[in-house]
Amino acid sequence: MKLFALQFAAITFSLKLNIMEKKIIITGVTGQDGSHMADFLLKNTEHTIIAGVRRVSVKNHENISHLIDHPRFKLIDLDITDQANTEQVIAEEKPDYFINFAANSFVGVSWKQPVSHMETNCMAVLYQLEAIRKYCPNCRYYNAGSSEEFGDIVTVQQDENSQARPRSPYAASKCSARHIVKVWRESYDLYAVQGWLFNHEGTRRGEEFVTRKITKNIARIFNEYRTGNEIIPLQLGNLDAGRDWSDAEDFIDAVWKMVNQDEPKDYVIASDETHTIREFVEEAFNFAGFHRGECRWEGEGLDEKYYHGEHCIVEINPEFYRPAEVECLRGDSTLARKELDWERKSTFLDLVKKMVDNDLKMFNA
Ligand code: F7E
Repeated sequence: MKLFALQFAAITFSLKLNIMEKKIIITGVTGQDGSHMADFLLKNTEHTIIAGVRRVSVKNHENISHLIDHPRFKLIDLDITDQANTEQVIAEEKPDYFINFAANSFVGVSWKQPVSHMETNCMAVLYQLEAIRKYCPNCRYYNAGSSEEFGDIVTVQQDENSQARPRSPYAASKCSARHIVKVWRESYDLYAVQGWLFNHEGTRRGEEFVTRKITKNIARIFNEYRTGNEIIPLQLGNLDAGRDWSDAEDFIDAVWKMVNQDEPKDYVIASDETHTIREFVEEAFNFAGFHRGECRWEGEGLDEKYYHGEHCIVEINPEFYRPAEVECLRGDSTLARKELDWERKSTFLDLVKKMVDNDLKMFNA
C-alpha cells in the first residue's frame, strides 16, 4: 500500500512537472532582447529554451556565452527567412511558446536593404505563424513590434490605437508584420500578439544604435584625454530627434506577461517620456566627468559642435542623417501598466549612467 502511494505521488509529481515545464523557442537570442529573455526565463521558470540561431561564419555569441552550458538552454540552427527550415523546426519541436525577437533592426540601413528588411521582419512572421497553425496551434506567439510604426506621429503620445504612419522601409516591414499577427490571430484563433516596444537600450546594445554609439565613443574619448592622445570627436547625425528610451531589461517581463494573459492582446511598452539625442549626449558626457558647466554647443546645423574646453568632442556628419526621420516619439503605456501590472524600474538617467559606467569600465579594463 505504501509502495503504491509512493508510486502515485511520483506520477503526480512528474505530471505536474510536465505541465509546468514548457518548450520555448526564442529567435534573435544572440541580440539584446533575446539574450535578456533567455536569462529571465532560465532564472524565473523551469522551461527549456530552444534558441534558434542563424549559421554565420564568425560566431556572435557574446551575449549568450554564459548560457551555452546551461542544461535547459539548447542552440539550434534556424534561418527565419527560410520557410522550409522554419517549418521543419516548428514541426519537430512543437513549442509551447515562440518568441520572435529576430529582426533586421537598423532603421538607417533599411533604405539600402529594403528587401532583406521585409523578408526578415515580415515574411518570417508569416512563415512562423503558418507553421504554428499547422503543427502546434496552441503555441503562444509573440512578435516584436516597434514604435517606429507610429512614425509620422499625429498625437503627442502613442498608444495601442494610434495610426500606423511608417517613415522607413524598416517601419513599413514592422507594420506589415503587425497586420499578419492580427489576421492570423483572428482567422485561426491563435494566441498571437505583438508588443510595440519603444526604444530600449542597455549594455548589450549594438553600436549601430545611437545610445551605445555615444557611450562607447565617450569611453574612447575619455581614454584619449587620459593618455594625452589626440581627441577624435564623436560623429552624429540628427541631434534633435526625440525618443522614448527605457532599459531593455525592464521590458522583458512585460513581454512574458503579454504571452501569458487569458486573451491575446497587443500592448505599448514605453517610459512615456521623450528625450532628445542632444540630451542623451549631454547627460552621458556629464556622467563620464565632462561636466555640463564645462561643455558648450557652438555653431548651427551641420556645423554644430560640442566642446569641452578647447576640445571638440562631438561633430555632425550628414552621413548619419536619414532620408526621412521620425522626429519625436512618446509612448502611452497606461494599458500595459493597468492590465499587465507592469512597471519599469529604471529612469532615463539610470539607463544613461549604467551604459556610460559599463563602457568606461570595459574600455579601461
Ligand atoms: O536612432 C538619431 C536617428 O538607430 C535613434 C531600433 O531598435 O528603436 C530603434 O530605432 C535616433 C534617430 O534607433 C545617429 O536619426 C543621430 O532619430 O538608435 P537609433 P531607432 O531608429 O529609433 C526602435 C524602437 C526599433 O524598433 C529599432 O529596431 O538617433 N541619430 N545620430 C543616430 N542614429 C544612429 N543609429 N546613429 C547616429 O550616428
